Amino acid sequence: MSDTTERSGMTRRQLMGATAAGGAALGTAAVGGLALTAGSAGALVASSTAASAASGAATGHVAPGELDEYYGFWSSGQTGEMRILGIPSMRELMRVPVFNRCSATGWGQTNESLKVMTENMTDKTRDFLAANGKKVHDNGDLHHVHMSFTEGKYDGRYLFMNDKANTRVARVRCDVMKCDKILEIPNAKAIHGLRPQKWPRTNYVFANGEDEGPMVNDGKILDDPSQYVNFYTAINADEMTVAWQVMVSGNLDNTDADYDGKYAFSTSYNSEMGMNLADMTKSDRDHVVVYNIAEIEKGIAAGDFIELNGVKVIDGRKGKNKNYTRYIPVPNNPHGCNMAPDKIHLCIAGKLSPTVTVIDVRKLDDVFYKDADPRSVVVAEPELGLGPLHTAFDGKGNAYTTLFLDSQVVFWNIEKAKQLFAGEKVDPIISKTDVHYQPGHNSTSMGETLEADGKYYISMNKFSKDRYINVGPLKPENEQLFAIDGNNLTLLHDGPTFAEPHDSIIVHRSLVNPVHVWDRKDPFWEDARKQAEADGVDLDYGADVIRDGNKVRVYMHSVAPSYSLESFKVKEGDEVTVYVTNMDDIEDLTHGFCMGNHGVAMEVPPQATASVTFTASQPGVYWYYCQWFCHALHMEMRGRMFVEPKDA
Ligand code: CUK
Ligand code: CUA
Ligand code: CA
Repeated sequence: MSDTTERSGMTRRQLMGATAAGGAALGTAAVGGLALTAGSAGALVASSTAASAASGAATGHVAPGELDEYYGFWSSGQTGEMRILGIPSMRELMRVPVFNRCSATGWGQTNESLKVMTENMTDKTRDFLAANGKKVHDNGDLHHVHMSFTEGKYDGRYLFMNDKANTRVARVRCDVMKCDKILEIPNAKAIHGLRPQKWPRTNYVFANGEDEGPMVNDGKILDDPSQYVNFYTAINADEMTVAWQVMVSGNLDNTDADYDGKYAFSTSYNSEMGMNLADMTKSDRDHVVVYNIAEIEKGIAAGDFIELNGVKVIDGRKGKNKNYTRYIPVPNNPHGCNMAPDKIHLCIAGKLSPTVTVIDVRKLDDVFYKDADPRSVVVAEPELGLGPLHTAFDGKGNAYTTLFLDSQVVFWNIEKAKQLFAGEKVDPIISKTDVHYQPGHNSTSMGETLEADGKYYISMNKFSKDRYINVGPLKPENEQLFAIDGNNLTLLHDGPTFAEPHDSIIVHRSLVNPVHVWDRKDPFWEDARKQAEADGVDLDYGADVIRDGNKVRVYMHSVAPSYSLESFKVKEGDEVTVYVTNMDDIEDLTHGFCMGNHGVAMEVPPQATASVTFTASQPGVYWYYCQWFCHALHMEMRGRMFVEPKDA
């Protein structure tokens, strides 16, 4: 084990921990000897936070070398990747490329990642990309990351995320923190809201298509919005295939699911089916679409669907009077759609309206089966402030709603909001806290699960304005961490982020257990394994060059600080595939492979195989090298590719 110092038998971590604990003794003395949690065992507890520490709130201080209590899984918006942060330190730990391309890891370039990016692509997109000289899209717009659930709790298996830009849904395996599936969603346009089913487990991932379009988008219908529709998609989460879709009236923005496995919900800000801003905001009211999952499954089983591009599509448009969907009127242009961990209350943020509409999901049966007025499910609609976008929960009956226009978070009580709605004279607002500036999403620790613990609150702010030294016209965005502290939020951290702190979830670290090295049998490089077998090559310890017409397959392995091939020879015009297997099995010993002046580079983590294909079109000598620092002789970890001229 690389982490063990032989002399003491203690790990490096234990040694450092002992040092930190020594320092922490001073800190704890300052707050009256109170036993602090690991997350707050800082050597220095500032006097301003001492009071909150004494009242049991987290201080957010994580000393160097100490580990965080939570994982934060972050979407990155238009960057298209997923990020992993430690909470409460807010240290950025990792970037996981998903819809973007990555120079460091070779995502979008290795054969393994290209397979993930292309295998579930529609033919239409494949043709489009070919016409533009590309294999994959270069961009993505990743708004929402959510973990798989079992019985309303995070189960640590997968993370799911959307790509609004190119209508895709991706899955990241939590054991290796790599994307293993990307599914392009047919029919729908611009997958925006995304949520996994919470109960009984994540059998489905629900995804909203935001943009309106003709049912069959082949150019026959263009500027005729009366024929446009939108699609709600249920994805089989285990297979990453489309299970079914529902055609709806109005567009779809955000989505969530209940804790009973009965209903899922979408907000729609364009029930008007307007094609410009004025028309999208014309009505007094839009709606929340409620999907009745069991009825939809029954309808599919009974054959009440049309098949569109290989997908079973149920007609859930307004006025179809079947039990697939119902439309609940809410104030115009709603946005956030958040199910409270009390299993009862769904909170719909008003955006244009200063209200949050609270829906009691237990009342939905009456709407579906007794034809009750859809508005009868609304049990509160408190006025909270300007521009409410998203709501988070603490598991104690309270809600936290971002106010985009007010640059605040409003902390309010759901029960009191219901009392106010029933005519009692109560104020549901507990406090308002300024954030910097213009918050979009927020999240609370474990807040979207039955284990919401009400410890931390994150505000993901769209603007940083004057908060940091000027870096030019493009400013960073800003994210802030607060401790939930009695009736207040105490700011613990304030830090800039590159595009963009879109959404996040905060997951207790006990629920996430990634491995340190890959398993040689991992399916991720299944194709390489099969090819090596066909070529009679040992993929683990290869040092072979196989010629197959004008295709050349080069197999090498790496053990720090060298490759098993010091050089290899190909001919001008050959299509070359290089397979590199990292046979080091020490944690954190990643090698790379970069072919100079060929635009080729990839990460080869311990016990993994990675491969890349290119055409050697230019005769000459080219050096390949390891681009992940691995050893004192890392610079020397290199070799030559000889490209012989064609007619030599
Ligand atoms: S949506 Cu951006 S602030 Cu894409 Cu989650 Cu609400
Ligand atoms: Cu191997 Cu650097
Ligand atoms: Ca509207």
